[in-house]
Amino acid sequence: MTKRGDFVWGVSTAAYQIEGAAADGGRGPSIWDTFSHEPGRVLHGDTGDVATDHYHRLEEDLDLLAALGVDVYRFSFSWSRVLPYGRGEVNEEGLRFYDCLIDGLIARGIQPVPTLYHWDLPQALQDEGGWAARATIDAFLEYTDLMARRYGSRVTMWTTVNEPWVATYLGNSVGVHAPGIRDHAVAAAVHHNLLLAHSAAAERLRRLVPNAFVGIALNMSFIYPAVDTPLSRRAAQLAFDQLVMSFLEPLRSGRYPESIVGFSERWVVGAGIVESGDLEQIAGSLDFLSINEYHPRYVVDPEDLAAARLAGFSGGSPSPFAVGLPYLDVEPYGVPHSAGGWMIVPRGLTDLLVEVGELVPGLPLYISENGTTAADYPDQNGDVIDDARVAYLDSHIAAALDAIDAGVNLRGYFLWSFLDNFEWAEGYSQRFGIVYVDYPTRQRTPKRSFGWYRDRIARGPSAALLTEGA
Ligand code: IFM
Repeated sequence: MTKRGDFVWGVSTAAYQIEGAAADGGRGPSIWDTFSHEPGRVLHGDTGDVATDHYHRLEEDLDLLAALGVDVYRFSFSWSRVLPYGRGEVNEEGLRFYDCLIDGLIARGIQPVPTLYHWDLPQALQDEGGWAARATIDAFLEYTDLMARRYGSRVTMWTTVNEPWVATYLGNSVGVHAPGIRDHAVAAAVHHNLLLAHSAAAERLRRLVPNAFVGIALNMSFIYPAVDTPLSRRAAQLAFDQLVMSFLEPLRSGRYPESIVGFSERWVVGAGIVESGDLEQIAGSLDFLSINEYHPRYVVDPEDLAAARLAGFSGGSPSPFAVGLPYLDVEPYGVPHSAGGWMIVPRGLTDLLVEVGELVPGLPLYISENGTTAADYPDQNGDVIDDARVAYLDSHIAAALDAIDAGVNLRGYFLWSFLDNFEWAEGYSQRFGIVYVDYPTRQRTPKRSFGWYRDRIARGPSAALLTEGA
């Protein structure tokens, strides 16, 4: 069992959401540059062209991280900043930016925890078929190799891919994220190829990086059956299989869940996609598992919808993500919501961690993202009093620590997010940061939650565990 003292505290960000400098320093375009510039794709036509301008404000942001007192900082590399065309020509200026970031963190006593892929595929690779093409895996390996050789002596803990479910289905099936494709067959290939890319990169990192500690970050929710019937329990399992096990099962056992493969031809990750040897390569490729959690879900079988309504649940229209699977998402009446409309149910985090802990016994787990939007604005004194965020963080950190008490091997908590940032299709309308960013000036103002988190970190002992398990 993990002692509370063996726990690292951090914050998370991602390159396209904060860096800006989209056309500076030799960076090439990614699919998010293309997508965000297409009319109607992103709320208010927002783009990541400037974002928080982190690229030009690195020292200021490093000093803020130091003032926060985090042990670890999770960020992502922009692939097209270092390889503008995805492969081939290397952009030394881009590599130098990440040298400054990594060295600046280490100089301040903060461990860098990079993610290789947080959704910003170089556009040049999308033009050749994107993640649906296996050749993109070779390009990812070339990129991984470059980063491992450059930073491997300074970076131990690596995340390969962030939220492959979102990249696959929001990007290629529902089309509300880049590259904006709506094709289930493409999504099935992307699903499998992202797992293959993860496992190939993990193998390469272990070869090149001393004490490499490699994982993937999956977005997850605990899924409750809204009513306790066999049909709705099955619906909850199907929804969990679709969201979590369709990635976690191959990673832990080298199989796709039976419930998903072949349930609907639109969800087949099988014929024509999986090649001999793939699943063996994917299995067992994790040193740790990172979990991005914001809220749980409640589902019912369509047959149970009337019973769920009587039991105090609202909603129940088919989710665009269900594609053929028989479940409906509902919500308990009266459940609190964030400013962005997500349910606030801290117990969902404990239940999820316990469930995942049982699925991958002994594997170190990290919460790589957890946080909330709030209606943040500076008051007449210029202060941002985000008490709703403080309450969310307090209850969710307590819920995470409850899971440790229940025996879960949880090693760390990364808050999403350090800075307000570009929230993908929602543009700048959703603020997740504990540092307020005034977008016209890019001026930073730590919110009340920043001071609260700094004190919370200072209160608990924390030790760097990052090389353990390697
Ligand atoms: O902003 C995103 C992040 O990029 C991935 N996980 C969820 C966050 C909030 O939606």
